[in-house]
Amino acid sequence: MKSGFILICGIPNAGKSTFLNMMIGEKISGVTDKPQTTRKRIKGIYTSASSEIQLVFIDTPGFHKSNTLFNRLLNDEIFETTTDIDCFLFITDGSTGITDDEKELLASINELVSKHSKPAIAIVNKTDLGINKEKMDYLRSINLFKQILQISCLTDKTENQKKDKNLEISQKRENISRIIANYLDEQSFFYPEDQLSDISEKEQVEEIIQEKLYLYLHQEIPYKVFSEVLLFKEDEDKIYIDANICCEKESQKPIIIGKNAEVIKKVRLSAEKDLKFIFGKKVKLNLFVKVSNNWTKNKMILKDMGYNIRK
Ligand SMILES: Nc1nc2c(ncn2[C@@H]2O[C@H](COP(=O)(O)OP(=O)(O)OP(=O)(O)O)[C@@H](O)[C@H]2O)c(=O)[nH]1
Ligand SMILES: [Mg+2]
Repeated sequence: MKSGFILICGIPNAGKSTFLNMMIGEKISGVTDKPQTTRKRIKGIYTSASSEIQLVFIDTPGFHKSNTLFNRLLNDEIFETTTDIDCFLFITDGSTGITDDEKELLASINELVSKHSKPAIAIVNKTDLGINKEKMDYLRSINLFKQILQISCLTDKTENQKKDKNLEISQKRENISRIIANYLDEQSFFYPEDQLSDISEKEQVEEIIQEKLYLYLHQEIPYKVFSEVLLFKEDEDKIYIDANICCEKESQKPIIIGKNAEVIKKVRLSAEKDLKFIFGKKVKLNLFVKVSNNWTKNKMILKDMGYNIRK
């Protein structure tokens, strides 16, 4: 039996969460085309059908240089504890050139790899959009990676292709997991074989609402909001959820609600649809928009959200 903890890291928008969801086969981590969609470390667990391999993937926020308190906390989330990590998985958009942020992140990974004597693997993603030669050359030149894989995480499929595509994806998962497992030690599994993630139902709901806020709100607004579940109640055929959407200022409320409440309605309907799929039951979601003054700078609120605020 091979198993281990795999830290997924990369700059915003590289496709880290898309990769995690593809490996797990479920939507565990929010995915959008806006940078910094992921705000917290999320674990997704892959167990091979043959019960030989279990990989515990840890999705992290995208790394980028910025000195605001909230951004520093997001960067801290990436390397919160590295002693338990068995393998570093660097994900990058293979179709674009290398950036300074990526070089800085690679230098940090390099340090940790040497410090803990752990392997690092690179996933060059979005090959469907092309491959940037300069980036490939750079990744090879730094001698950090045991292996550099080129993949596309897209799992979109038309109804006709669905069956074949599913087969293709499970094959892809198996290949990737075998490659990673080559660099892991023999050890027994950490989680039951049927467990897919370690986040609570409440956190799962918050993640989906957050994703919809990124999808339907524009410019800076999604970065100024967070969601918190107040109530999660279940009966035989339905789940009832109340959640707050907290923003920083009174003036942001009408933007989140939208003209004729159109925006908030889109967020609600789209979240209800995903949650129905995830929980296998109809979901009735009530959303309330609330002002939480300057939460991105408020240490108490950030602490309540689970961020580790140092003095
Ligand atoms: N064309 C293409 N798009 C992809 C692929 N993988 C991911 N994407 C898209 O890239 C965008 C970013 O994906 P995410 O998974 O949210 O990226 P991330 O690295 O988790 O981003 P942050 O959480 O913001 O750091 C989304 O619009 C995805 O649909 C791929 O293989 N090909
Ligand atoms: Mg993400």
